[in-house]
Amino acid sequence: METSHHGMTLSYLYDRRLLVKALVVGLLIGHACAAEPAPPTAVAPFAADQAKAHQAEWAKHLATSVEQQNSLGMTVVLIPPGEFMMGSSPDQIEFALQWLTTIPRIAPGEADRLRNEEQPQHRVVLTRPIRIGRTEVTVGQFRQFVEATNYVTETERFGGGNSSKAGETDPAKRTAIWHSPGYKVTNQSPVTQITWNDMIAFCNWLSEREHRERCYRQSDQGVWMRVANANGYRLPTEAEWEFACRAGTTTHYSFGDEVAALDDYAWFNRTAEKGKEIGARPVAAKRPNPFGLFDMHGNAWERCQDFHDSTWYGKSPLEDPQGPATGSHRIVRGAGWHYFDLHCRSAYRNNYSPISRTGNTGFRVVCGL
Ligand SMILES: [Ca+2]
Repeated sequence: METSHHGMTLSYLYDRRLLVKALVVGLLIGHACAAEPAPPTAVAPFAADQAKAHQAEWAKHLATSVEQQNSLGMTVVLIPPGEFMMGSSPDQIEFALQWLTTIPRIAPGEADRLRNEEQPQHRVVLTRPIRIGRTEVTVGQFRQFVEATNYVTETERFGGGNSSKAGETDPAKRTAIWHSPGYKVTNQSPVTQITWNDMIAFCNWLSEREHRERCYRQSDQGVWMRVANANGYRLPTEAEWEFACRAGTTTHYSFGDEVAALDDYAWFNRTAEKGKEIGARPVAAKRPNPFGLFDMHGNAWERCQDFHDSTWYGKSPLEDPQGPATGSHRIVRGAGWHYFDLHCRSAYRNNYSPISRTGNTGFRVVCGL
């Protein structure tokens, strides 16, 4: 924009003060109209202080703050656009296979899972800034949803938790629901014992509450479909989750490769099954990752948007991958409180049926800026 004194009357120009004022205003307008170049995207690897610098630069560029509180009192954290290598390198897979031999209870097919799921390691570009929950969604936050809507979870309608049946008949499972998952919880515990659809219902409710666009609509067959580019609440894509978890690191965990240090960052079987107390713990009690996110490793598994396909990494697109178009199971990440250190790795993938619900599976939301 050009602002000059050409259009002004001469009488104005006789007044020096007005002339100075006009020039200052012109400079200010010119400054505001010049497109501020976007900060660099966060291309991994980057160090912890650089992760924070990327967040701060993008917050400044977008005239917002890195952390914001939403209407539920949930803190959502800005994650900058970026690039990273998703999955594990061949050396990391070899290391994990050796590691697996030290674990006493090895699930059948676990070695194949490590070999197949995390390879090939591939570059991913995330083109947009997002916000992601600083913690897993809590019992207290889910309680606000239930109280506002009288929502009855699928778990309750299906006959109870710790199950993947739509018609669970075991009476012992009937009481395993979101506020009594089978261990002691507080409002700060991650909500568990809910299905994928229950999480989607929560996300759509929260979007409406905050006058954001809903991220999911139901198809004619009653299946929840993602609405592209809606700025409301949703589950993270698997790629968004891993980028947010790694926060610039290329190591097993977001703090490095030292397995013993996981005790400081995660509730998993070594830290969460001590003594008589079992179960997920109140969120944000351990150390955060470089982006300021808590419990990305451990506590509750975190459901993602994507369907599961063990060959997906060989065909995933470079930019903003959304996962396979169809599938029977959906991805979960980060491992739950009774899993092993191996499962808490940033690259580890697991998948559950959308209707399964357990006391160690929860979620974390993403929303637009
Ligand atoms: Ca978690």
